[in-house]
Amino acid sequence: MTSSAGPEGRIVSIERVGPIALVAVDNPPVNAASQALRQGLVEALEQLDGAEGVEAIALYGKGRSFIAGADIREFGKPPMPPGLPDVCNRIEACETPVVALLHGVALGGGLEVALAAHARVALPDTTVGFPEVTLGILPGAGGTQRAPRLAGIAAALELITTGRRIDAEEAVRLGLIDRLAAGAPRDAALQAAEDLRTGALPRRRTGEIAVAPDAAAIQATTAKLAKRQKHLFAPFKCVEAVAASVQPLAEGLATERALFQQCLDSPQRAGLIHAFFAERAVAKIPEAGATPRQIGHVGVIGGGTMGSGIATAALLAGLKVTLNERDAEALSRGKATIEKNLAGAVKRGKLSEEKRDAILKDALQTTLKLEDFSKVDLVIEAVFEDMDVKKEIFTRLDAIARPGAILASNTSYLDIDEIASVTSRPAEVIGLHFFSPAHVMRLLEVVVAGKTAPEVVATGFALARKLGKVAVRAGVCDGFIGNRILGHYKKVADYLMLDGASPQQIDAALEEFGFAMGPFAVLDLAGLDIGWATRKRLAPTRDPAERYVAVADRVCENGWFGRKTGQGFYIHDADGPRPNPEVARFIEEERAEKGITPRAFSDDEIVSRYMTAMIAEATRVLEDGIALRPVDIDAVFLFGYGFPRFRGGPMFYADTLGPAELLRRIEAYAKEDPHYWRVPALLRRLADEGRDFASLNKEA
Ligand code: 3H9
Repeated sequence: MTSSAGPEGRIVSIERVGPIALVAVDNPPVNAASQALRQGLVEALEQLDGAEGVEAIALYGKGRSFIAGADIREFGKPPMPPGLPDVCNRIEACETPVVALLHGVALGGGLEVALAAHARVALPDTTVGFPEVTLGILPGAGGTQRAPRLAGIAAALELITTGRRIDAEEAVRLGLIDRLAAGAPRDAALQAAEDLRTGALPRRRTGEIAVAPDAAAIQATTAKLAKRQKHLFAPFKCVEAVAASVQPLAEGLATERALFQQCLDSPQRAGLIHAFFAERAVAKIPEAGATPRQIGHVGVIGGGTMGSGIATAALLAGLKVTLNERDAEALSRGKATIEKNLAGAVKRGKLSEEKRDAILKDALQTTLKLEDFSKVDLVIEAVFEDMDVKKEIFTRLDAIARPGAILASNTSYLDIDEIASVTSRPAEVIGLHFFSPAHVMRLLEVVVAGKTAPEVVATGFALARKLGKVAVRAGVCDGFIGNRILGHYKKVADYLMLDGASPQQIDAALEEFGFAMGPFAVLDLAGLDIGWATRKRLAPTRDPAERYVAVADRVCENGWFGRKTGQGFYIHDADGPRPNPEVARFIEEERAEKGITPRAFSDDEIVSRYMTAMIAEATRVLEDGIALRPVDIDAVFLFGYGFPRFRGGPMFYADTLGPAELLRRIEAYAKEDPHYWRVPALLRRLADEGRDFASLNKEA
């Protein structure tokens, strides 16, 4: 065996077996196509192509996968040759036939390497796809040119503009893979090369295949994107690149290269790649070294929307669930919600009917008795937000649950230390704050109380991973990370409304910024009654120096709770949502009462005030140690609050403005309302030191 080593060691190695040369890539953990891997591949091909006695070459991956794509860490840095397009072109140009044997994942650049080979064979466990668009780029190593040559323009467009990952069988159906094989990757690679050599596996250069034009598919995709993803840059560039595949390969590749560079230079690329790494960075917590406890059976208390959603998430992840409610009626409502959720998963193709039936038969139990929780590994309490009720439940649970069982609360703002204090096991009490609908939303705030044990925290993170969720570590305070920040910045929307902007202008400005819905549209969707109840409860403790806007209260006093009652800030009827004229009247009356002369706000000013308020409170959350790092706040908003992913999260966005600019804005706004607009000490320090929030990620 000889090796063609990159600077990091034997990332690419060659094994000769008779007339076959096996080229293995080995770059743990995911075989990303780093500079060393690219160079190793080119050197291996230089050595083997046309070499005496070499009649076929097979490329395969060691470890879990073939190649997970380009090394994402390299984007935004100076290019390091050879580029992946050079590698792919070199593979395709080989005189000696080359086959790619795929297993695990072959994503992005990994799939492009395979498409440049003269044939492709995959093990059945293989997943392929072009996730580039989710990173704000496009397949830039020939994928936009070679995929249409193998699968046609329509299929290539769908895969490349959505980033959808497909299994090996579908890839064979589409023509991206020639056939499936069995066995260990090395052995299957050897067999594939042998078949290529003897002609049992046909050989062809993908670049030589002509592409049939498909103007209808291009038009339909563009129209769909314009409707659903108008804020995004890369999907449109993907379409342009695929459209160029009707040209000869060299021309199409040149177009692809130019469009790829445009994407690389776009701020959206930076935001989306930050989001990719944010999802992974949040797992790096002080407790990461602790051994998580095994969780096989979860008890859920409360069968409302939240409890049923949590139960659904656990069932979908293969866990056993026992659901508890106070009375038979509530229990059967909870069970019905779970059944509805599972039916939705079947409809979306996420669950087979057989699996659903098995879950309902074997994995889900319901009970009216908390005593039935004596054997569960973890209990998640999801009853309504009342400290006394929660304390009573935790006192009882503490007596019932087996030693070592973890007791969690799904509270969205109550003090976990106080809840833990009624138990004999505060080290085993934790907050697991899910977001509604809990079987869909990816965020899980893992709220660590003063005495929570490291392995209990680690268990929360392991559970999140099992549930396919993104766990973020939060400290104890009212609202933890997300709801505390939300509680602060949503006031700004009210102030803007009273001072002159209409709810629909505010919604439209923030939707234009990238939020899926503006704050008033969200209120109508979620139900105005929820916030109203909280405001009434907190009224006695409200700070009299703080501005209070009563418009939403007046809307609620009329019994208008948003979509579910047909009107709220908007009227919801068969003609679609439109502004509620009564709301305009309430606003005018409150202005008159408070002596406010309305003024015009530009959309930019609306966004500026809203985002500055969000960032200011987020900075205080950091100061207070509630979030470990700025990136944790980004993940909370990206995965739990519909923050536009292409903007990377509030703290990443904050750095695009810079601490000095944010400081200037807060000081300017504070001239009108010094009570609300206060400069966080940390922001001033960053501005003084010329640093950004990202530097705090590195420090932590
Ligand atoms: C591309 O290919 C562009 C080309 O078209 C054109 C070029 C010209 N690079 O997710 P995990 C790290 S764009 C660098 O926890 P899993 C990851 O950060 C690329 N690093 O594991 C983590 O590091 P850490 C297209 C990468 O088993 C560690 O590996 N490809 C890359 O749950 C483990 O990752 C993609 O977009 C990478 N490409 O999932 C694929 N990938 O431990 C993106 C992963 O320090 N990757 N890392 O936190 C994935 O989808 C998943 O990581 C994968 C494994 C399914 C591979």
